Amino acid sequence: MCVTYTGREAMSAPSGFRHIAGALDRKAQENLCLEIAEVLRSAPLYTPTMPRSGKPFSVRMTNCGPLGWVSDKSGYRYQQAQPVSGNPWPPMPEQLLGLWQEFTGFAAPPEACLVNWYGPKAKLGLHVDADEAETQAPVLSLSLGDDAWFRIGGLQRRDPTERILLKSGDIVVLGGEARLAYHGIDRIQPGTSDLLAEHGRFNLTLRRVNVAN
Ligand code: MD6
Ligand code: FE
Repeated sequence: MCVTYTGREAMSAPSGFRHIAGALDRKAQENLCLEIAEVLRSAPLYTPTMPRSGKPFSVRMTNCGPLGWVSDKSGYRYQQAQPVSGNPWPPMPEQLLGLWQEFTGFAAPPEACLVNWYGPKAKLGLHVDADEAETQAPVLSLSLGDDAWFRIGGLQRRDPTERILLKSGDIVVLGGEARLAYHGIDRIQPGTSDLLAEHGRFNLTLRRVNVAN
């Protein structure tokens, strides 16, 4: 495992941004894929829509854990029910709880794991993860499948950004000052990984939502 800080990354990304390249070996990635396949059986991917405009996201989503992040015409929020079926989200795989402990050290467990699926043309605009009451907890994400260009900026949308290639098995942590930094996915590089049966990429984002007591 190695932390890929180039001088440039260390200089411009806010402190608390960590990119842990190769955090999961191939076997751990394969195990996690099986867990995700299980999650998808009870919570299939769906296409969320943007607040107000109702425009569809190019990324397809689902969640596991007690809470799920959803977006529709009325806004962004966390909820216990799946928007399509009304069923609760499936449980969070144990492996994810272990990674949360290992890489964030945050005492309370994550309550939501957002599962994003990117097809060849999908992207995710520059955004801040700001729908959580608990802002002391870092946000941890894990990539599986094709490479993706991740963009990280500062606390203002206009701040300079830089891009980093995320590979299958990489972890990103946004903590400290970087917790509320702008970030997004420019595009994926279809066909760069043979982990998933089809081309594409999963990103799992683990978040503590409610303030732990
Ligand atoms: C993605 N990631 O990698 C999108 N958010 O597909 C995120 O939006 C993200 O990687 C918070 C923390 C880490 C992340
Ligand atoms: Fe995010």
